[in-house]
Amino acid sequence: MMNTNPGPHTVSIVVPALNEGATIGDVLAKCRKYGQQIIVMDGHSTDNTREVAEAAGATVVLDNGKGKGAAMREAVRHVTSDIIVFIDADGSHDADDIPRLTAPIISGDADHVSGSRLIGGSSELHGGFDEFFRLAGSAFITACINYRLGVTISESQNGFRAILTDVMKQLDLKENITTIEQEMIIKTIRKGFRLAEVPAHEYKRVAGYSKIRLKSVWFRYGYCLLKNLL
Ligand SMILES: Nc1nc2c(ncn2[C@@H]2O[C@H](COP(=O)(O)OP(=O)(O)O)[C@@H](O)[C@H]2O)c(=O)[nH]1
Ligand SMILES: [Mg+2]
Repeated sequence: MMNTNPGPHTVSIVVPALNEGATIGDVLAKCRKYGQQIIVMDGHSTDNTREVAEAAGATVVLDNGKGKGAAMREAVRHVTSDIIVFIDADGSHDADDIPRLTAPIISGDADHVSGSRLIGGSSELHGGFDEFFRLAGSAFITACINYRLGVTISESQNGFRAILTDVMKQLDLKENITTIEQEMIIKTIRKGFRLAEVPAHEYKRVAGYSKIRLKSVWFRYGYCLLKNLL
């Protein structure tokens, strides 16, 4: 269903978090003014993530242990607003960018808006070999999507996005891990929904470490791409 209703919208902010106790408090505090509901999807954290999230007044839901993608899909069942914003708990995204993400949806110009760190800049995507492979892999995937679907998006991997709840439900998402980001982008385009991008700077995570292990997930990225693009 296209977003033809320009009337008042509400926003649910979904924050996937796995051992992000050091940063999630600040993230949630900053999110508060941008949403009516805040849901933290806890990936069975062994630190104080859950306590900090509860103290901040968020609804905390334990994910099913299958990964960030599964957690995002599960979150939809708890959402009460017509717009969902997904934002990471590690401080990589600036909650003050949320209005920029939701604006094209509120104005009725888009159904799904992805924050782009390729046009917004990234302090995390450059430097070592791990970063090189992530940047190269992500650029390759984006090029495949652009070539196959005839679009010109700048990136396909950012976890910072806003989407109409109705559209999220219609995407029929299957991915359990972070491959859900590219799956969301591809299915939005393929199902005829309107995708937009806005610049969003990606900051370096302040504490802890990335949960993505390239060596164990690269194959799934390729498989997910082929499965959804062919
Ligand atoms: N609920 C849940 N959150 C997760 C899981 N894995 C990662 N996250 C969260 O998803 C966000 C992005 O993960 P991160 O490791 O920073 O990935 P990167 O930014 O691509 O390096 C962070 O807020 C993580 O805490 C998971 O299995 N379950
Ligand atoms: Mg991160």
